[in-house]
Amino acid sequence: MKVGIATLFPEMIEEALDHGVVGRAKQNGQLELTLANPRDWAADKHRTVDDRPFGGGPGMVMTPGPLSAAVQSLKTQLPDAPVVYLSPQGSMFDQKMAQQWQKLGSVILIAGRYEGIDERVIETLVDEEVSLGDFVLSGGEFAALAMIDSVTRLVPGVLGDPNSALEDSFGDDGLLDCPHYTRPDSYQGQDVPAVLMSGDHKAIARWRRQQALQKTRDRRPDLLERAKLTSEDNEFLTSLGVCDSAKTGASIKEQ
Ligand code: 9D3
Repeated sequence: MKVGIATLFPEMIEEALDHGVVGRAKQNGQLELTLANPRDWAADKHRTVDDRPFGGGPGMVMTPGPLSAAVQSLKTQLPDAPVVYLSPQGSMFDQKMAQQWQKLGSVILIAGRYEGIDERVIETLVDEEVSLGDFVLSGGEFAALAMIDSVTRLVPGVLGDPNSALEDSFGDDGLLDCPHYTRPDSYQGQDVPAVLMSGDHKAIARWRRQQALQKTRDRRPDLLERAKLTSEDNEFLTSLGVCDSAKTGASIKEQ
């Protein structure tokens, strides 16, 4: 997977991706990063990359010249990559988008700072505008990191083969995960559910499935509409009462 990133803070990206699964993928050449800092294309002696917004108002805007030059240099190196501007105005990133980018093999991300980037860069260079979610970040770098992490995990061979098989059976069914336990079997008076110690693999699989179904119904009923459910799943869901969110009002604010 080849990822180009236009950012005023390239060190934030480089340093964060040197750990764990993604760090290994980078070392193995399964993830290739190319960073472009608009400041390197700034022409004046102060290497200015921002300016005040036309029409007034608070904050600054990334100026089009240096940013465009940085993106153009990435496009020369990754000619087939779509250019994605990371912004709160974008459509929401999800697992499906991660899969699409992985299949394309390359992507160019623009991480903005300040109030955002000049609209003319979006009009001329950007193919897609994508958000990480409905909350305010200080810039696009942390969104870029989250997206790079999720796309890199999907590159064949990055996760061990047994892991990617697991990923297929759990990740793609569209349900929240079941609870996990490890040793000790009793911790501060809390015991591991007996079924997990039973050795009855069919009973264990059924329990995990039902836990996942119940949790998804309680916390994310929206996911159930698109989940891949068997008739046994539907019978179990029907056997459940009203979901927790309906009982409690769901949000922390209201508790
Ligand atoms: C507080 C400033 N806001 C005034 C209405 C606008 C605003 C400008 C710039 C809000 C956030 C940002 C910087 N955000 C990103 O670059 C960003 C982002 C985000 O803030 N939330 C979710 N996804 C993303 S992707 C890039």
